Amino acid sequence: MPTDLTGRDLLLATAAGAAAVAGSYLATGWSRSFVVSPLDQAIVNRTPGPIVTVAIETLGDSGHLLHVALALAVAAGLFGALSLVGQRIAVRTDRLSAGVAAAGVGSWLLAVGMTGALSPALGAALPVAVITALGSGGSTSDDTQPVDAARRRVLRTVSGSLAFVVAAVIGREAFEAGPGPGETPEPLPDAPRSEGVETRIRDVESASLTLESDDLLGMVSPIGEFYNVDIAQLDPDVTAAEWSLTFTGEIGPGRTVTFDDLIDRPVEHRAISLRCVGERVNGRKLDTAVWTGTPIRPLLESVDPAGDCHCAMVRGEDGYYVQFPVEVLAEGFLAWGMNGKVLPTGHGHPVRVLIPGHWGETNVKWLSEIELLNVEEDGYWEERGWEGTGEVKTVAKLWDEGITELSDGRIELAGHAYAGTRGIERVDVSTDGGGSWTDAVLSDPLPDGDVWRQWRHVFDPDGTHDVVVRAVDGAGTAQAREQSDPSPSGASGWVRRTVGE
Ligand SMILES: Nc1nc2c(c(=O)[nH]1)N[C@H]1C(S)=C(S)[C@@H](COP(=O)(O)O)O[C@H]1N2
Ligand SMILES: [Mo]
Repeated sequence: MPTDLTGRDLLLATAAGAAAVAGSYLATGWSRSFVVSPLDQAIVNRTPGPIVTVAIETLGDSGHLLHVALALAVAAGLFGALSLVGQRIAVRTDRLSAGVAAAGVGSWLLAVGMTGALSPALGAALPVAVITALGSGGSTSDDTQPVDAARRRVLRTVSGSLAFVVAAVIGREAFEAGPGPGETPEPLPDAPRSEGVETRIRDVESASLTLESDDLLGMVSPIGEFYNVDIAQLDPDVTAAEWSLTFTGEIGPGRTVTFDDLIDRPVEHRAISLRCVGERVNGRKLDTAVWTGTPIRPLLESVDPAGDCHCAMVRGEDGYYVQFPVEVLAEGFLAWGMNGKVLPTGHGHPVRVLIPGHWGETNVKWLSEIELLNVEEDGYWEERGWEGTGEVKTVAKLWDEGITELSDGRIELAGHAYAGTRGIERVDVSTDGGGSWTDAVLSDPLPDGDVWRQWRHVFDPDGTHDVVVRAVDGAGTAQAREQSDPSPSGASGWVRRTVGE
């Protein structure tokens, strides 16, 4: 009786593991019942802060590929191990059915334990049972079986599993083809809840400078180009009907607000910029949209009329949490619309928080709970070493598409500048490495209190130029010259680019 693991056993186990993951994916898609989802969540939650920081700084959004790949491998490993146990039991007891049952039931229990979903767990368990059966069928009577026949059977089973993996993935993708909820922007609920939004968007857009550059963003970032930062790979899937916001903490009985309650409140359309503390100084995690929603202050006043609590822990449906002072939250906005459409899944459907002038991480998406407290606690990112709940730093950007050679040989430099609620008063441009400075032309200021401005400067090049840009905020304070990394409290320094020739 074989006691050592053979390459064949492992091959079969790997095939079973891969097929279990594929079968689960076929049954559930990228949802909470997919066996990879809880593992991914666990990996994200347990990854040490410095590693998350490095991944964000160096890999940006593709950093997600790392933890998803790891979660996939762990899931395949777990189910593969159960198949292996099944194979062993089949050999030891000389009963194939005992081994197959152990592998299948074990896998089902594991999948249920991980996801809490009973029938979708069959998606993972059935492939393990079938592959364990096909692959080890007959191996209980080793001596009567020619080795070649056993090898052929394993190879057939493994190639069959591979085919299943490919078919399951393609099948599920085909099934999901076509827009999921929130992927295609839907129009906002009817007037009065959407009244004036189109005019508002046109007004904000029309503040954009007329540029020679074809590609530079205007004052409003289109939904598809708006940056995205999520702690988890899977966006929560919450419908407006299911959604509610609960106020908890040191406020007595608490209070729950439904989506209908919320959109019955006074509606505003505000142009608001968001910037992530994790971006490089000339990075791309700065965007602006016209958001539709309602101010938070009256809700806070209704749950804590005496203003007893000073700290607000704000939580999202994805397990995200961040804490900052209640006075800061009170200035905030609860948005259910973005650029005239229903808030898309990736930006927090159905309701997100928008906090004027503070770093992106305070703008909780998929909002679920506001806990009012009197003790300071760290949020998700603060536990990982960031200090990103405060006010944004001042920045002027000069992206590639902001540098345009005009037909007369001159060069147009253009970009966006943002200083949160301090506003932008001026953008200085130097074409000689900071020796001399010229005022850039600015887009007209908007009435909105937390929005970027565009800047433009055209010059006649003479060889290569060391271009430097710096913004000056509404209080007259210039963007800090000293360079610092994004971590822990946001990148600083002036943006420098070599232009010309
Ligand atoms: N629930 C939840 N809210 C969240 C996050 C998240 O991962 N989960 N990321 C935060 C960060 S770090 C930023 S910069 C902004 C990004 O918002 P966006 O993806 O809509 O651009 O959302 C914030 N709100
Ligand atoms: Mo962020």
